[in-house]
Amino acid sequence: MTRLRKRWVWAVLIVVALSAIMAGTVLADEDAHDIKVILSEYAFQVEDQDPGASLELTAGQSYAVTFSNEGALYHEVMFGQDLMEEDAGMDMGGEHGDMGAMGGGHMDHGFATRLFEHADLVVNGEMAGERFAVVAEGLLALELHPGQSLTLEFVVPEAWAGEWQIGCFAPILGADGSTVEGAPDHYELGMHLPVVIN
Ligand SMILES: [Cu+2]
Repeated sequence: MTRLRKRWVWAVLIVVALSAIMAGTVLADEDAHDIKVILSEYAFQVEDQDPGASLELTAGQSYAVTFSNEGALYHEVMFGQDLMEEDAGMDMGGEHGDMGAMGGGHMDHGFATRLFEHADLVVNGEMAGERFAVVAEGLLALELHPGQSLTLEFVVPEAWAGEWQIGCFAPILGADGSTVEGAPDHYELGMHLPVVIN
């Protein structure tokens, strides 16, 4: 992950943290449809569906979608459509040495359009044995270490109808934990799944 991406993720986490202060009374919607999505190397799979089968959502319905990292590596979940240009930002670094400082030349990947850009979601999880719920405005990504789970609660507006994807853009890391220049990211290794909203 490049420094730019890291800054974004931190910005999102700070927003989530601020929202948490106001979210003390968030209650689960008992009518929400429960869906579980399992993350592993290198795939998303909707529980009780065939590998590669779409995550299907219907406008007007309320959902509680739990993402569980059952793999051995760190993974992330982004919702969106239209992949960002492979070379986006490539000319910004100036000399090659500057690009190195930006993360070994690893490209910023992700979706050009994000599903939750203007949405308020409730993120439920558990930390140090305590349940928590936070309101996340414009959620960028869920970050899940091995064994972690987070649940997103949201109502699907009509405006979301269309074909989307979930994807993981985590980089492949070398033995020393640094990003490997030119190595594919998890998305390129197949870690994405269609999301169909009707
Ligand atoms: Cu991944």
